[in-house]
Amino acid sequence: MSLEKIRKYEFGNPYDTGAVVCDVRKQVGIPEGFKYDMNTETFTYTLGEKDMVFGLGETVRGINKRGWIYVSYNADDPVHDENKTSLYASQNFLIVDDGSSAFGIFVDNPGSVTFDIGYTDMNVMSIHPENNDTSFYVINGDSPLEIVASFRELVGKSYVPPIWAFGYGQSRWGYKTADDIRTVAKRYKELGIPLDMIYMDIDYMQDFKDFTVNPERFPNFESFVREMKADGIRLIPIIDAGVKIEKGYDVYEEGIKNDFFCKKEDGTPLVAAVWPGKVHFPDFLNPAAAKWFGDKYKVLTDMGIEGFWNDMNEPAIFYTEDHLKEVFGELEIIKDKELDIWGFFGFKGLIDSINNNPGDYRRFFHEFNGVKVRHDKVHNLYGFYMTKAAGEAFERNNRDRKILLFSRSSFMGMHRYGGVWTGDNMSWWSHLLLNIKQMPSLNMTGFIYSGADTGGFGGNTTEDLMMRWLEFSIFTPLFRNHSALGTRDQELYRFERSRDFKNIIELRYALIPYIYRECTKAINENGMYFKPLSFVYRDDERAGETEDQLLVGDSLMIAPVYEQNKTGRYVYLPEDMKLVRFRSYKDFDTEVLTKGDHYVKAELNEVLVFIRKGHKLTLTEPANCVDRLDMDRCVATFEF
Ligand code: MIG
Repeated sequence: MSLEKIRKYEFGNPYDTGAVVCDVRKQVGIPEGFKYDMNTETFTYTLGEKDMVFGLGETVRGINKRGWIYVSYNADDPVHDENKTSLYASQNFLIVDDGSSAFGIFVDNPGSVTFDIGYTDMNVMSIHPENNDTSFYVINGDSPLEIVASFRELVGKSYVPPIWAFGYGQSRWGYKTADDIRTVAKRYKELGIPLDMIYMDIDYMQDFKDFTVNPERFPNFESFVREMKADGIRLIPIIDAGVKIEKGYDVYEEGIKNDFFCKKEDGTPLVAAVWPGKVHFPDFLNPAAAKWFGDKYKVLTDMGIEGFWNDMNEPAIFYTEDHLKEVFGELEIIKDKELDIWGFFGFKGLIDSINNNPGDYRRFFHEFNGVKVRHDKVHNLYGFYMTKAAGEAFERNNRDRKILLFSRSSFMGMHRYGGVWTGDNMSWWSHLLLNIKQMPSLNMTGFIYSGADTGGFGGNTTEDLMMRWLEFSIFTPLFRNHSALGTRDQELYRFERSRDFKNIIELRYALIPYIYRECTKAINENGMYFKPLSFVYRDDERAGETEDQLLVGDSLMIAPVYEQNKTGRYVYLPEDMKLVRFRSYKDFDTEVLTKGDHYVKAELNEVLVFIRKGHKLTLTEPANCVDRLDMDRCVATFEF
């Protein structure tokens, strides 16, 4: 059993977060290899010159996390630039690897944890939980992949999505009516571009109320769901964390009646504002409240819905009633004063502090494992427990079919209930590269069903960015084109080169048997679908430094083009491989390349796939949706 290689250390009174599913015997003392400073409550580890540090799931920067500071504290922040320390997720698992020996650590603490990985001192990794009630695991093993397998045994088997969820999905914040959605389906059909899912963003709801459908804009919703499905398309609605405060709205009324909302110190429910206006937050950490909220998804599954995305569950807060009052109070004081320049910036800072204010996370409480816990101490569990509530409800209520489920916010443990998308990226070339780098880190931590908003969410995409991004995203298990309200339209039929887009999406469908098989393997064997090169080519220093190429399953390496105005790129081959340059699933050329560096041409419409030695790739005939694919058919075989 690989659990034998795991040691557990406890500090203070750790919460049972639900991340871990196995019992590991406790050790006394300090985690091996670490020093612990009682005064600063910080663990430190001296990094060797060759040490690379992998992990932390969804974060900014490289696959090798060395050289930056990361704070696990789930944040609703739509600007994922290099300067950020927190995104929507906290996966506190790391591997330190010098190429020949490695070990892993998992910090099971649901509050803020700071990982300074050679930021303050290039040779020191320090870990500081804000509240040091921590279970600290050290995982030994002969290689990163072995350590990953042990860690994943510790945290339990990853979520298995339905097979159709490997199809292509179109989304956009702004589809308002059934006809808007019909148009998307129709335009895709006209061009013969496969499509499995159309996502429904917040506008399908009545006044942004969870588990409602606006009856004017979506008359006969149930038959609309059926109509779409007859065309091979499933509708995937969004669910937000906040419940609108509105007399007569059943979810609100039931939540109040049963005391299911998060409360303040004084016992009254917290009043925050998000899209619905004023909301209460369900206390997903309270099992009774979680069961109640989870069962609500049935309103939609009863109408034929088979998939959901959970949003705003960090939770994102536009403002709280209390903080807003404080701000107005302070404005009252400075209103008639002559502001000096620092006073002016103080005033501006006050306004900027209104949304996602950290102080607001200290204003409300959960009923967690039978005790009252202030939110900030268990902050990172909120999105996890929302998604767990839904996942457990599907196991109770939807036994006849698998439900697609993924979330924006996450923590270790959530990988058992759903996947993740990486939130509000931008239509930037640098975010295509970030997407490439995030995938293996997410896979390490068991988030196999994951992907980014292809084409970019914020800002305006361009046709070539969309094309290049698709050429990478056809390999990501979650494959969705999504964009923000007010940005340039980016459905594939909005562009000129629709033939090329069709070819790329068809190639995805031809690859689905391979992708599905390799993802299933990663899930069942506690492995990784996307791997950094260095996890396989262990003693190859160049492989360790190559972060813009990935291994996909056991047989393939990819090297996406992620820069504008390029018709090729340099590729590093850690061994001889066979290159397949796809223009479509049936139009390609192949070439054997030797270990080492190569400049490889890739025109805008060409996808580069490298077959590893001793491996094979077979393609099936694409279809307009996954249900119509013949998974056993083989229209092309590539072998090396
Ligand atoms: O405040 O529902 O990340 O995918 O389109 C923005 C609207 C709320 C954030 C999600 C995004 C979604 C958007 N939501």
